[in-house]
Amino acid sequence: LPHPPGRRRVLGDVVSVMRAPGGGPVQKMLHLSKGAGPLFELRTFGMKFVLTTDAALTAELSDEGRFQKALAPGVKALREVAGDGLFTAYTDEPNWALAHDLLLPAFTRASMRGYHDTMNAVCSELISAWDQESEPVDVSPWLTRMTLETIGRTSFSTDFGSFTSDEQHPFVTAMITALAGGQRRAFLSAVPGGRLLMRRGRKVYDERRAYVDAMIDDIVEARRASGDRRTDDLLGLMLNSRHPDTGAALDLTNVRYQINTFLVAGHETTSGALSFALYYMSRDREVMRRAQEEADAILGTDPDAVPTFEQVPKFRYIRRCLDEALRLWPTAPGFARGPRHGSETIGGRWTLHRDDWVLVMLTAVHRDPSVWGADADSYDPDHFLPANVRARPAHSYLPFGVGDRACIGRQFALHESVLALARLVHRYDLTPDPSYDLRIAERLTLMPRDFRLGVTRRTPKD
Ligand code: MNH
Repeated sequence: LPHPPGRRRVLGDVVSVMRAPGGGPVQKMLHLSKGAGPLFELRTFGMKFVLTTDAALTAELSDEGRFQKALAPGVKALREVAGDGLFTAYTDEPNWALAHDLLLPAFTRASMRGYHDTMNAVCSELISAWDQESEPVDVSPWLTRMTLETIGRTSFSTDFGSFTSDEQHPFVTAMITALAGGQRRAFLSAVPGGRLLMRRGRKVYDERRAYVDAMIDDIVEARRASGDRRTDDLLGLMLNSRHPDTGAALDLTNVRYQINTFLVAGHETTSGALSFALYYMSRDREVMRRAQEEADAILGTDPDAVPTFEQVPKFRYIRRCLDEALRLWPTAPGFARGPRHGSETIGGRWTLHRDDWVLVMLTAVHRDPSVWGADADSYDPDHFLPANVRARPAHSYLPFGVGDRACIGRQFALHESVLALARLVHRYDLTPDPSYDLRIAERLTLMPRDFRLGVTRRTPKD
């Protein structure tokens, strides 16, 4: 396979990856991949990563008949905490299909209707907090509070108290340390001398892990003790539903894995997506004017108006602003695909064998000039005008993944995000700091760092 230009000796590509500009591996690889495509490999410490930046190869890998989700090393490492939960399960593990079938009812349109008032209530708490702020707000941590509360309250009857405390709930940091710890150890175990370093991180990791486990047990216990056998939210489905064909239920170990999975998957990516959307919208006067015009047209002149369930899909322009933000910075920046049956040849020339996989680098695929043209790198919500969407090849835009293993929470994320964006632009003029250059933190997902906005109440117009 081709390889990006540059030296590579004992450490393989670690040095060139580390030296590349950007705040983390995803941004560094995006930089290195320029001109390296359509398929290339990076090697470090005996590990081989095969990546693609190419929309045509991505479309081919999206063919569910020939390919399926593979667990790249970073995802495999999460299994220590998330086990055979939905995100980290192999598709042929029995708990994947079982959990998928049992939990799907939590993501129907009827279920979204059930969550709508809670989503509005949580957003109102964010707004009450921003109303009191005279200084610019640090956007991402605030939105993370909102999205964590939303998933906690709608799906687990759990209030994290995010708006009543100055600190972020310790669950967030603990969970992220636990997840990142698993990833770090998977990496270190492959590196010379890594085991020594591993032992050092172990204590903090174990403490955080114990805290997270206890918190999860409390969530389960609280529901059990209440005697409430409802099946109209995620936790209820996990505990009380049986498969219609087999009568099978999830075991308690798997329930813990699912709660870990949903609490994290259900808030980090959405918060990042909202932050990137506000970043781009606030810097483009015309985009913001159109978004506010749409919000005013639908919500009217009462600054306290909240959207009804039926109104949310009507914010078409605001939805395009979100789609376009997820194009430039897909907050789940990639996923892996491998052959479903035996060997498969892609691009007419590269053969993938049984256990091979390709990492689809969405950050690059979403900017492939053969699809997005010369302005691939610029933010323009009109990229998502219906006629433009229809004119593009299938599978050129995949922020929620593809196939059976695509994001189960997509509608949840979209409903929550559009609702929140509409209310925020309806209520506030959002003023960026002109000297701020986008900086992106990479934890498990992508998130703007130190991105602040001035928030000034406005008077909505007729
Ligand atoms: Mn989500 C899978 C992106 C919001 C729960 N999610 C995926 C995948 C992508 C993704 C990409 C597929 C990964 C892969 O192929 O390896 N998810 C997002 C983005 C947002 C998002 C960009 C917000 C924006 N996700 C959410 C929300 C929830 C959620 C909200 C829950 C409420 N996601 C999941 C779960 C999976 C998943 C669970 C695994 C599904 C499966 O494999 O069956």
